[in-house]
Amino acid sequence: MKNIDSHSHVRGESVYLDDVPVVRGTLYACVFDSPVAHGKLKSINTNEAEKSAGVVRVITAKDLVGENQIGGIVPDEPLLADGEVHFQGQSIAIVVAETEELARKAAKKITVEIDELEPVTDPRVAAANESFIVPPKKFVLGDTAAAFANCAHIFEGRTEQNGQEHLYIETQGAYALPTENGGIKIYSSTQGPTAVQRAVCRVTGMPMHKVEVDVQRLGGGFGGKEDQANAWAGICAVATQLTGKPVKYALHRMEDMRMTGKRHPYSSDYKIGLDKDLKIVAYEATFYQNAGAACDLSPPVLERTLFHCTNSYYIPNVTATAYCCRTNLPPNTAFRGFGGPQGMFVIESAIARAAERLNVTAAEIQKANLLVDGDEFPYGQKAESEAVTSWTQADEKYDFTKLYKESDEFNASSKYFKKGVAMMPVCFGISFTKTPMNQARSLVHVYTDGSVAVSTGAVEMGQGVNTKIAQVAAKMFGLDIGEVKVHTTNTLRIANTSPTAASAAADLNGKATQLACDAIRNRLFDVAKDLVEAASVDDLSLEQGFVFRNGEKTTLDWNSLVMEAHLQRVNLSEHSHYATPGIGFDWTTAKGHPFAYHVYGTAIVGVTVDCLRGRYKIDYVKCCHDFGTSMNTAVDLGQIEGGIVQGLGWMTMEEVVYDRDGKLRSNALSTYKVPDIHSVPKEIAVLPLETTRENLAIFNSKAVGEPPLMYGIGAYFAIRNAIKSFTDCSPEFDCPFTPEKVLMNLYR
Ligand code: MTE
Ligand code: LUZ
Ligand code: MOS
Repeated sequence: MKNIDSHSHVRGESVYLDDVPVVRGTLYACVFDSPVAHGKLKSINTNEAEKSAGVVRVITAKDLVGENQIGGIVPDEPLLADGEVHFQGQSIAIVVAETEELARKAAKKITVEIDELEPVTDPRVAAANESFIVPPKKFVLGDTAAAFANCAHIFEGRTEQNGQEHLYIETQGAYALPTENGGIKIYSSTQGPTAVQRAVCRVTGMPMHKVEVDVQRLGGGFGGKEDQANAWAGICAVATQLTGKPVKYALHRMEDMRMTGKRHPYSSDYKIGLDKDLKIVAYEATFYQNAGAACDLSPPVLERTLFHCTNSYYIPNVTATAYCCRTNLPPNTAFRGFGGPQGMFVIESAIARAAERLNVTAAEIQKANLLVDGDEFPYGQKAESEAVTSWTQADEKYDFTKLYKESDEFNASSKYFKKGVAMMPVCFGISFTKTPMNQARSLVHVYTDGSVAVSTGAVEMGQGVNTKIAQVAAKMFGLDIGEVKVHTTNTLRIANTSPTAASAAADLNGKATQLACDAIRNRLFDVAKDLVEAASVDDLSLEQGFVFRNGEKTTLDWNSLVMEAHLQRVNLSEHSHYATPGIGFDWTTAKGHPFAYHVYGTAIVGVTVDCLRGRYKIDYVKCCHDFGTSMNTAVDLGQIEGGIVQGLGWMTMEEVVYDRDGKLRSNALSTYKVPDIHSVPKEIAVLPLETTRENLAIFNSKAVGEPPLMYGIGAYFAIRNAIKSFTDCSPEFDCPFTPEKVLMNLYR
């Protein structure tokens, strides 16, 4: 089963925002953004821009008809800066012109008077100033104070983690068109069509039923378009409202890199206590999240850091505290893993530190503490764990002892190249941690020619969700996947959608599709029962385009059945709703059962470091991964490979650099390095975990979008181990491990 989009992708025929045919009279927007990170905005001079060729209108905060606000969780984010600027790249004015070039040219003619204020870029400085966006969050299990008193070994330290640019191939953008009676239709490159609809309604003052949002597909989102597509749709909508014309804006790469938020950097403290058998008895962690200048999704990201702060380990006594720190950077946002990777890096650092002090491998500590069935997470849910099985099956397949030995032998005979190996277990919870978001809807039409159209709330962004949804409908109706067409994600067909995020889109929208198909199928069986003279509808099934009775093919084919049902005036359409059962979380106690299930896995990562130059190669990432039962191995393997490489990039070469003035220095692809074909691991091996357990995933095929990213974290520790075999040092836990940083550690 391949991806249904592969044919049109390869031929360049797939439609993205910039491929939507442009209507005559369309105008183009361009934003003038703040040149400084913090200051009082005293005046905006738009005179020259307004006189500039082709300019139709220049819009500032005072022109907005609706509310100047796009903050979803906390109302702290104006669409256009008013009175103050809080980060470099913050939108101040919109220029609307006849062409893109003229809009960009005019935007350069805007000037502002700003009284600069001291910018804060460090979350610890923000914390010292008590500049928090929301109150701190805390998870407590057992009693860490009492447990530390009885530990054989205690280690404390600090970790630094940098952000990550999403670098979706398609930049942010939107296209707004006026519709009759004051409505607006928006094409948006968004993971959250409903989020866009809400934001557009807020800034234009329009009711939701007058705003249609349509999404064909995204050239990648990776979390960057869960919330941050809203602004650009809002900008186009406001411009359409004020000019009465269609308005389009697709950001240039450097605008996108400068103006949008990224993965959250964190600074964290840890304290880990072990007994003499290497059991972790107590763990304390404090996380300082660099949220940027506005709330955006920072609180739920911060919460997921806490949810995953013990990764795949059972620790009976845990105190984890997390601070959401406001700084003068672009508001940071969702990014594959959603705070989980940041929590995991800290516990892995704590384990690595304990291992080097105790003169054991980190693997010995990791293995001794893996979750088993019934173990309690710090948030109260009990584990149905595959931590041990994934570790054991990976070991059987890849032979960890042999891989460690190969590396040691190589190092014994090599002076300037050193190998390093690290294990990376992963445990990731599936469900939005905000329970109400775990719902979805699907609209299924069977047409009289037997073809099937499906619409859901899921957005295709390269992850293959449309392929999976088509598979669900095809399987339910016993049809070839070619008989099913998955249509655009559209707020008129599917309302009140959750964003496509949390790796849960295939589960939520797939299950809704399954329910819709099931309802139609039951109605069809009632019709078929008489036609094939079956004793009961329970004897019927749909396979290979035919009705089967007691497992045997009848002469009644799908098309004839559909047409007969239509003639009998049977409804061939269904709109279904799915809500994940059995989940919930209570923040007043910080306990509950937030996740439908967890995805587990164990990876072993091997690297070679060039100890003269500080460069390195990732030799392999070999993992045993818990797919449940994959419904599409090609798509799922693609997700694993992509996730691993994206995780490796975050840990190694991708370095977001803001200077002390809060100005982004790594603002283009010449200064921000992402993994390319030369830097991907030479080998990525994936072993599906053998398990027969039932789960709440669609057709038992577990969510796969985010969890594999975290295997990449192993690369940091593998590089660190390689450095340690070259020189007697203990590198700080400060990612990414760029070649420069590696070199400095090699010769410190
Ligand atoms: N894969 C591709 N090709 N492009 C993307 O933008 N986003 C990731 C992941 N895989 C992404 C991707 C993220 S952040 C999430 S949450 C999931 O896909 C969302 O899709 P799913 O819920 O269908 O897994
Ligand atoms: N988005 C969100 C997410 O709003 N809530 C979540 O729990 C989540 N988890 C992962 C990725 N995106
Ligand atoms: Mo993914 S970070 O949930 O969009």
